Amino acid sequence: MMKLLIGNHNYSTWSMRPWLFVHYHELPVEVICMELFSDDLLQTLEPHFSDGKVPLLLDGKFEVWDSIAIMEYLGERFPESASWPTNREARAVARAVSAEMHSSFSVLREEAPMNIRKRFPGYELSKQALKEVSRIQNIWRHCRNNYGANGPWLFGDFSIADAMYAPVVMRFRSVQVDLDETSQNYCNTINQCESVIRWIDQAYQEQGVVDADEIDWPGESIPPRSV
Ligand SMILES: N[C@@H](CCC(=O)N[C@@H](CS)C(=O)NCC(=O)O)C(=O)O
Repeated sequence: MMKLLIGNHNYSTWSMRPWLFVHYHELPVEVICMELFSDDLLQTLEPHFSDGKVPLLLDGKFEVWDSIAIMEYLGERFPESASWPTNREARAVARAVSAEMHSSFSVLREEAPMNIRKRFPGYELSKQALKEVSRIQNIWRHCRNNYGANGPWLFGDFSIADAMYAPVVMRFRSVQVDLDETSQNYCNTINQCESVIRWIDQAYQEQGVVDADEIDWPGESIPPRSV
């Protein structure tokens, strides 16, 4: 069976993406979760090519080490699990917004790391981060309004693009932002997705605290299942 190595559910955004894809499509992949930056994780990753990073997919001796590449590979290995929209134009846009997630929004990522168990009342994002939040909402509106008629996801059916943006919705659990109606509805779709709920539950079963992903602001625990 293939193996997917991931980091903490509470913090590891890049792990969450391919894990969601695996869980949503009920793929036969064994998940191995290890604490980010721990010696165990570093030792486990040592013989592999991922440069000490998770997620990492092992298919026998073959390795794939990047979240989008892992999801595309799984989509090809299990063709019944649609990875991209079938319409050519929608697919191009889905790839563009997924690549944009991969390469952008660095200020938001820095100021509001994913921290599923905690929220930070009164914490204000900088102007630059809010500009990125605004761009994310533009993207969500663009996808939902132009390509989302067949279902609640960005391109109607669940695709890699939704897995890419799910951790952003987790950041908005912790840090309050004003969202337009379409974006709020999309966040509700993510928050109500059974696979996302399962990921969140697993974050609550962990104890580990990763200092690098904690922000310097008084936080409070979010009670489990209370989004
Ligand atoms: N571009 C990679 C990013 C992977 C990544 O940065 N993973 C983080 C965890 S979310 C990590 O392993 N960090 C450990 C480190 O940088 O030492 C992907 O999309 O999978």
